Amino acid sequence: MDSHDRRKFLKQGAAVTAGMLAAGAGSAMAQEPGEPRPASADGLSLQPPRETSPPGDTSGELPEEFQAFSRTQPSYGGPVGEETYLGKLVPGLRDAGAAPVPFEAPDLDKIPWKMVNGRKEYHIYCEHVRRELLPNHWMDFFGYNGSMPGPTIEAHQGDKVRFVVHNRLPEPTTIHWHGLELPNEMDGVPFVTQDPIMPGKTFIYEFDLHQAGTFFYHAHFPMQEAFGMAGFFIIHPAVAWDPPVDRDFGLMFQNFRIEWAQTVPDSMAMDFNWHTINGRSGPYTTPLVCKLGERVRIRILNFSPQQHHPIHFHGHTFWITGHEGARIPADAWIPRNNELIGVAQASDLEFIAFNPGDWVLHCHMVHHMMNHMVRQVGPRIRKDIDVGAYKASIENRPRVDFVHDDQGFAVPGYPQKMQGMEMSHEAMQKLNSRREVRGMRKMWHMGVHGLMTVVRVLPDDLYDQVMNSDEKMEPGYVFNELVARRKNQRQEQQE
Ligand SMILES: [Cu+2]
Repeated sequence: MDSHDRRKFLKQGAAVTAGMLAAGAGSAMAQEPGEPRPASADGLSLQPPRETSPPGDTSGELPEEFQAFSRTQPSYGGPVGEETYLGKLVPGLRDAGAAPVPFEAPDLDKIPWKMVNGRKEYHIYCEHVRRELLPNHWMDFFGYNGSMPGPTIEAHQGDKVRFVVHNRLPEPTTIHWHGLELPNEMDGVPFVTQDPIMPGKTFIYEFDLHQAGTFFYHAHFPMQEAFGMAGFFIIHPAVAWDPPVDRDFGLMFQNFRIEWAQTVPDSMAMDFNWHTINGRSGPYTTPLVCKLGERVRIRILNFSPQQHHPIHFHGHTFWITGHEGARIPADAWIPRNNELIGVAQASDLEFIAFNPGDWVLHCHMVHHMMNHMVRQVGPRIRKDIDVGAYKASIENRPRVDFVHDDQGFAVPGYPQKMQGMEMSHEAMQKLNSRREVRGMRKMWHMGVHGLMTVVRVLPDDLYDQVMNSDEKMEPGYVFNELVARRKNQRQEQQE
């Protein structure tokens, strides 16, 4: 069977499958994420899926028409406008017609659901939450189900949903379903569309999901939003968008002002010193790990109170394939390496992970690449006095001396410092005992602060060693191995 025939065959196969799925659409929808889904009633999402690899082929080789682009090393593809240009429509490793891959937001759970009277029923608890932003730095927030930000709601286009919202806060609240086209009385705006849910009370939201995309839910009391009351609401299409991705990650960016001796955010502040991705600050945000050659989607949501984030990704060019409103038609996708995401906006990035290594993904605002910053107070302009000693005796704190003998201190107040970033042995254990950071360079955490995280692109064997094996791995093993392999490759090419 030549390539053209194979493609046709696969398209026909997909159409048959879609028909079968549509026939089952009336039955109870109790599938787990990742299982085949029935079509939505209007059938809108059933475009014929693109061919990826022949069924059962795990070689990772691209179909002929995509071979202008390499999945395993930097390449341009092209020319401009072609499907292969910068890997734009190059498929990943999953089969055609696949169900959407489950969404994964590192460091965040998903809200479980069960079918009750024909609806997916989720229980949401609005409550005080303590969150460890960095190892041993516990802060107080408002959140959902023990988490700040809240755990993810994952659903599918066509689902009928019910949210039972329990208010365990000391004050009234509501939940707004951001971006959803739903009945007015379900919109969650206090006084305008419903009475506030009083402390100790429960409210039930019910509606049907006809959309698909990256949405979110949040309290509709501004101060509660500033305290962290928000979460992802991911609605998958019935059949994976074309071309299907192998990974579907989510990162929520937030800013808080927390004074140095406080654990509660100042919701009035306009100047922020704690920066979190999925409720943790770099380097505690867990890296995204994927396999070389996969097609990867990262959905980035900016839920900061005031500030926009220019999100930069190293070593790859990505395509903007969706915003918080909906999926963007492929003709309008834009290639970028830095995407500015405004407050309450989301961007979906897609790329082929063709470049092996540990690549940072971060907000490019310098204040957001630091954390827990302090100004001209405290010990950072005082030689030999650490933060602990300063805090221990506020009354006897040393006099501010704006001029030091050292050359580095010649400028008053310079350098500023990330307060409390000295990591204890225990904190280092928490950082480095995570599977996802195995084999990274020994001091990697010194280069990842605030709104920074790492995307690890690993060849199959290294991926297995990092993610699936418990054998001991020295710091730097993966990085060194990749450098050595590139060197060998270059030598082989020269010979
Ligand atoms: Cu930023």
